[in-house]
Amino acid sequence: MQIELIATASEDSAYLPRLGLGVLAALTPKTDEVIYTDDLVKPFDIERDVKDVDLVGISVDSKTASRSYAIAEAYRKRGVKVVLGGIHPTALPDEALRFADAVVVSEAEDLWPRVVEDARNRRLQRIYRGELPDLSKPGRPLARRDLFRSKKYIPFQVVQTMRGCPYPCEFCSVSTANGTTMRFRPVDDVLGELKQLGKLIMFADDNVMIHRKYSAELFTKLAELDKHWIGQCSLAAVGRIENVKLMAESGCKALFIGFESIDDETLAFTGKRQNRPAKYKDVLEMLHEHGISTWGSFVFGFDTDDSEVFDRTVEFGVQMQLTMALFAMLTPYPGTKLYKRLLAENRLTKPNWWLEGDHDAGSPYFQPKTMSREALREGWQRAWQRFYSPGAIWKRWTVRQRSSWIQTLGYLPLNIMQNRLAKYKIGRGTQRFRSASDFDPMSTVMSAIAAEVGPIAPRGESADEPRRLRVVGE
Ligand code: B12
Ligand code: SF4
Repeated sequence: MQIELIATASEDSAYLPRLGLGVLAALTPKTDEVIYTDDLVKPFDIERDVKDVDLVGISVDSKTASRSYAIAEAYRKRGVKVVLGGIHPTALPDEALRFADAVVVSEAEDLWPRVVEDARNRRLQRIYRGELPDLSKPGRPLARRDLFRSKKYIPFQVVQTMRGCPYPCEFCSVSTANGTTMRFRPVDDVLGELKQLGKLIMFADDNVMIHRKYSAELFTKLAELDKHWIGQCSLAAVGRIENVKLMAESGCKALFIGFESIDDETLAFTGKRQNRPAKYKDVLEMLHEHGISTWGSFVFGFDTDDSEVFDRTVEFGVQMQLTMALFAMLTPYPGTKLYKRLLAENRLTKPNWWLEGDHDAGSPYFQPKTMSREALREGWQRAWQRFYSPGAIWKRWTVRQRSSWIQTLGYLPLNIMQNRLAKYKIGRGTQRFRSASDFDPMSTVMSAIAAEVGPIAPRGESADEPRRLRVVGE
């Protein structure tokens, strides 16, 4: 069979390959041909790019749901079978079934081979459901990376070591989709995979230090591989100097940290009690001293947020000299405790917001408690614009010489890119912001990085042009 795996894109997508689809490709029998299509690399043209394949699998999260459904419908109209999977169909299988022949609920390691066989034998079922896979089984097939050939990809290879999170954060989809029990891949399997990859690694884990013993073993062995890596980490874990040292020695260059809020009351309210604002400053200084750049993630719109929260948060980020920050409006993702509560309180203004074409334009999709929706939106825009104003970029930069090459080489291009994002996409709602931009900071950063760390990852020819199989109807 010819099986096309499609990564659909939204305004928030980044130039990174979709690891989940690489995993599916690895689980597909070698006798079948897999075609990988990335809607960000080359926007999928519904009129031209529908192909005459035997099966299509689309990876869907809530931000890409409407786009995925449109592409799914185009294939089905031409008689091609479509399977949807990923975090969004897992939360809302009945909705996804309206646009697909089959839906895979949950993680697909143990289900995908059955889906392929059923499609081959023309007996595809509507729903495939199963237990969460046991990741500790050694020797599971590694994601196929030969499919990820675009030169537009940021040259960090995405690797995942574990799934599941025991924390109860109200707004987060992870425990709903991946369970509350942590499931780890064997350390040796992860190291084996890392050895085959280039120098630059991005861990897709929600928290690279969620389990001290596992991480200690992994990072101690990783140090020998001389990689440079970035990842996400909880504040609880980086509060301990021994953890920071371990990460730095293993090649950590930047951490994306979910602060969410700088207020204790808000953190307690939303279930993120492990974050302690009183300790933020010490933790950040410790990271910077160890050459680890910090990218902060903040959310506005919690019930306990007041109208001052925007400026206060920006001020904090500037003072702490964060390399970058991401500000989000609280978003009720389907299946989360937050979604259920706001629905019960009759505060959702658009319960199926993910079916909208432009998510940012209409958000927030709920009635905040202490301010109007407009005030939340304006505060969010102001935060982006202030944090990425030339003055703030300058203040955050000046005393950061101890940090890594990500800081020295990447800081300015990345912040200029974010400055434009704040101005055009956040401020004016410009769509397809990335493709519309005439300045390409990413290639500037990438050339600089390549010069610093040497060859990055072996890559084949560029696959940016969509593949022209016999197009149905031609
Ligand atoms: C890495 C990551 C990113 C990377 C994405 C890199 C990339 N191109 O993949 C970056 C940083 C760019 C990113 C961005 C965003 N992300 Co993100 N991200 C993650 C993270 C941490 C890991 C995803 C991952 O790679 N998993 C590893 C692979 C192997 O697992 P998987 O993708 O889930 O695939 C498995 C199954 O889902 C299933 N499956 C997946 N696709 C398909 C398709 C078919 C056909 C089948 C059968 C099965 C199947 O099988 C796979 C194997 O089991 C998840 C959290 C998480 N734990 O999942 C959040 C997560 C997916 N992100 C989230 C969010 C909110 C965002 C942003 C909106 C953030 C923002 N404000 O900008 C953007 C949106 C991006 C977009 N798509 O538009 C939410 C999504 C919630 C939701 N309901 O949609 C998550 C769950 C985090 C959270 N805390 O809630 N993200
Ligand atoms: S926000 Fe982070 S800590 Fe909280 S449940 Fe989600 S993954 Fe876990």
